[in-house]
Amino acid sequence: MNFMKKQLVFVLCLFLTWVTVTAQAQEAIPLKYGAQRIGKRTDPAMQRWRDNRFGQFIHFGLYSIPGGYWKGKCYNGAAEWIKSGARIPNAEYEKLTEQMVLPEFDAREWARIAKNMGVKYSVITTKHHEGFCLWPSKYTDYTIANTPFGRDLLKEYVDAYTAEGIDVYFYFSIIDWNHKDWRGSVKSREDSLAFERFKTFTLNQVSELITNYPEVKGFWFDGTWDPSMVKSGSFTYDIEQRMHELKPDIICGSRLRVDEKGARHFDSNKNLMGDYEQGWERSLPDAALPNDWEAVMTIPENQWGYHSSWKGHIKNANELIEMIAKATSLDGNFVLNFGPKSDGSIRKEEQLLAKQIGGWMAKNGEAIYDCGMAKFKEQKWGYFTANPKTNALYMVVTNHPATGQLKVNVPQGTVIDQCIPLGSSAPLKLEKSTKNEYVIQAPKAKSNEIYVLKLTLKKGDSVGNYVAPKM
Ligand code: JFZ
Repeated sequence: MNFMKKQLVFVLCLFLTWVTVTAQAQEAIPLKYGAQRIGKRTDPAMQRWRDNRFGQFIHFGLYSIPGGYWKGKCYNGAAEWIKSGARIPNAEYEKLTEQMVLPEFDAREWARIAKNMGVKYSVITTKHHEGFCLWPSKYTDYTIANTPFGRDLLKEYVDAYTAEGIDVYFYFSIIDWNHKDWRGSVKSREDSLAFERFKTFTLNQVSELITNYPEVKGFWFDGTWDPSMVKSGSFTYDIEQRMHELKPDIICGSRLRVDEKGARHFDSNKNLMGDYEQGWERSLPDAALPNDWEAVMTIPENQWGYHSSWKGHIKNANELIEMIAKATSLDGNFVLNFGPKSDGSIRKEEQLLAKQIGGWMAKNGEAIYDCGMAKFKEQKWGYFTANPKTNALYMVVTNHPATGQLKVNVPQGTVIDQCIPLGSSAPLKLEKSTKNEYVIQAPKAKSNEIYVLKLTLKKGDSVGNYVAPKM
């Protein structure tokens, strides 16, 4: 009897599991403000975003002036958060506008540094949480127009980067600590009325940016995690719609969107809202993802805006290059942040890194741009990338073997015809050891060098999983 009972309970459990699993699989939650598209975008604008692979981030605003210090005290939190960290009242913080003189600012110099680093796109903070606008917005006085500098910094940036052939993207914080109508949470009728006005203000500013800077390729939204946003229902959906009305092929990451049930990035049915997953902040995934994605990275541990004393671990060029390669090998984009100084120049440490990375990209960029995941598994020496257009396969070697031999496992039947280090014309010696393994005599690399080998497969063999969506 006892045994029978146990069996009955077991069968019942099984049945219940089956019921819940099938119910979950079948019933999508009806959503008005969920994902507007399922699956990857297949248009040329989005393919360009993918092919770019490597981008720059620029955090610049009033926070760049104190550079992490307030009244002589060092704040180790992110420098762009100093208003919050040091609890600076609005009236006092606003005075920073008087110090926005920017004697060394030259957008063309920023663009040259970016170009020489090898980035294909750049994202700039048009407005961070502090609310200060780098363009002369007609919807607020809190802008670059009302500083001693006075010029339209954003326009100079857009023009200079566009002239260098670098695509421009706008970071835009929904959180606006300076705007009287912004609310982190809506607790009263007054709050609710204010927040409605704030929504209109935000829509106006986003429209203004798209209209006045038609070169902009997309938006990088931030600051949608507050309760007011999570409960706002249609707000972020409305922004998305408005952007598409003004510029149908605009690109926007998932950090903007919140559905009516409060789900962020992915809606309540687990579908990505937006064009790519924008949740990779100072981290990279370890495996391929079903959607497009982008990682944003700081040079120090967690400083985006200028901080005059970087603490802790500062990344070196090879660490960053390895991340660029890893992102490419997993079909993702990598964006490296810069925090220009209060005089408008770019700090020496960042310039040096830009130069080092740029030197590497000039020689090896062929393994990054237009590339993505190869159909070969990751191996101890580093990362495979593949260019589906040219059918070339690349080995980005980040761990040079002490043996001087690179062992390459390939799927059965794959034939490697040739292996040449990028920047050289001499093929390396190739040995086929067993049916699925090749042994390559590695080039004599310095121990601190990341190098790339280009493999040519027997005609007809395909290199990639990375198949660009059909146009
Ligand atoms: C935000 C900002 O608060 C920060 O100042 C910086 O601009 C950064 C790029 O974006 O910070 C975030 C946003 C999202 C996460 C973490 C920090 N997140 O999703 O884990």
